[in-house]
Amino acid sequence: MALRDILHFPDPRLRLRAEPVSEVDESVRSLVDDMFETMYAAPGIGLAATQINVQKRILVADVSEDRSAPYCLINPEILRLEGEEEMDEGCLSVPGFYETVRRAERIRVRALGPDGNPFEMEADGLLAVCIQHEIDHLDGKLFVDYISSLKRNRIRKKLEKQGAQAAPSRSRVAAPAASL
Ligand code: K1U
Ligand code: ZN
Repeated sequence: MALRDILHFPDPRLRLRAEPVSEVDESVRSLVDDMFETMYAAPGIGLAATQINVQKRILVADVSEDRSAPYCLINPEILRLEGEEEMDEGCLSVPGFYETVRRAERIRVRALGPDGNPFEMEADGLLAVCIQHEIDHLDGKLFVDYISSLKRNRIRKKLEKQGAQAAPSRSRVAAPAASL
């Protein structure tokens, strides 16, 4: 298993639409293991493959307090959306920001499991919100797309600034060891 790097908004790779998985083989199961490890370490309650720069339609989620209810959905399709609710959402690709988003309260989803077998499930509350948030990632959509462009641009500028500060400057990398 391996921890993967998570892309941060406004990285354009977060806007790519993921492709369906044609065969659930060992390489897909290994990717799913990496996704669970990365999600639990972050820590997060969900992760979409798009967030680790893999354009495959795979998501993982675990909204339980004791991290005992893992879900892996490959090629997820929403069959039914019911009701509406507003919830504060965060995103591992938009670290440090939380905004209220309105989504369906209950959903029915069809997907393949990591064994390659199809299944259907119903979800409500936080799990339903999380699955909708992750499917949005697979379609290149972020929770900041549901808020005003003014707020989104403020978040973008702050994260761009943090990203620029985190990256090593050219002069520091190029400096000879004696001058460090
Ligand atoms: O997709 C992601 O970026 C993960 C995201 C999922 C999500 C959170 C809230 C509402 C909808 C979807 C996160 O996990 S953000 C971190 C978070 O919410 C959390 C982390 C640790 C414990 C509890 C919550
Ligand atoms: Zn997210």
